[in-house]
Amino acid sequence: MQNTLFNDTINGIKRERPPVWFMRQAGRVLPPYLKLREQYSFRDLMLDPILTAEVTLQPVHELGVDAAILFSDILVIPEAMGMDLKFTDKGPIFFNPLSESANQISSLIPDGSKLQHIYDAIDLIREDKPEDVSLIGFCGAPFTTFCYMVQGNSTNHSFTEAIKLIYNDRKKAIAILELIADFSIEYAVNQCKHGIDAFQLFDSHAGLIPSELYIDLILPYVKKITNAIRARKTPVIFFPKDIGYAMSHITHDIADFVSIDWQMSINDARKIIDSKVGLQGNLDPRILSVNSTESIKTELEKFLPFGKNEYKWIFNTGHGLSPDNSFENVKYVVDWIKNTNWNRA
Ligand code: 1CP
Repeated sequence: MQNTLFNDTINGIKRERPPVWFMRQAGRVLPPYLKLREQYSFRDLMLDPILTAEVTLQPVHELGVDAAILFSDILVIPEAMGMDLKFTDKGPIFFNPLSESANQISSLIPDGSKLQHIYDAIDLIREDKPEDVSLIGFCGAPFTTFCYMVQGNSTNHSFTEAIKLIYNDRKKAIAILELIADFSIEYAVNQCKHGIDAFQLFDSHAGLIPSELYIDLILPYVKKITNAIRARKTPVIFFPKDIGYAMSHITHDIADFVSIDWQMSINDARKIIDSKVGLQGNLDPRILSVNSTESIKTELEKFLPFGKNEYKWIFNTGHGLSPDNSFENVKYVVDWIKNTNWNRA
């Protein structure tokens, strides 16, 4: 692993400033991405390793971020198990959601060969990326992936059918979670073998269930995946969004870093999370839609005392960028993080 700013930080080595990247940094605000999308569908971009590599590296060239995240989606895992997926204007849709029939688990057959184009993309990205930039691989955590597989769409962000299945038929829910976890391990370990620098596990919907249920039922699957990745000497960032005080249960045996959502103050997060675990986050991404950079600067300055003393910290937003964020505002943040004197002794 090279001594990039990102790699050093994630390995606990003190550097002059925090590294900066953003969740969903590629496919939302970049002018060259939006231009490519006039010609290609999202699926085209994901399936062609050359296009995937190009889109993955666009934020590096356009924004100057310290890390690139592989351009793909968490739903490639259910799709590679045989689920029929379409990305529409209203978000992703599965035409055969698992809530509809009791018998469908047996139809889920993980086929690793369907993910080969992603490993090919990683090889290309590694050839093309600047040396001082790190590459982050990712997949969805079992619970969030389960939500989409059972619900079938994201028009209802409460994922009621998915949560009901956990309460109504625990055995079936466990069988699905296990299948996702085992296939995710194969996928994540292959990403490690192809040379990613770090791995982020996205549990974007973690906050939908009571925290005790999350800790008892879900966290063991998370741990199984993160352990397999860390056994390959690849550091792991875990993003359990909206779990509030349950963040205190994300100890160093689970992840190297946790990504903090915008609901929780980074200082409170530091108080309740194991000091061995580094933090990532957590600017509210909606501030990147404002008209003047003055208010962004005010929010950024609030991170100065934290960043002066906290070396195990990666700057990011508290959730992904969205299409209504402006490119100029996002670029402003990157430049501000890079040009600020963090006064680290
Ligand atoms: O910069 C990047 O865009 C990185 C690549 C990336 C990542 C890391 C994409 C591309 N998706 C993801 C992860 C992802 N996908 C998550 C976890 C992170 C998060 O919470 O944002 C989730 C929940 C998804 C599921 C998904 N795929 C959604 C959200 C639906 C919902 O519940 O609201 C959407 C809209 C997609 C499609 C998608 N994935 C990525 C892009 C660029 C798009 C939009 C495609 C298009 O242009 O139509």
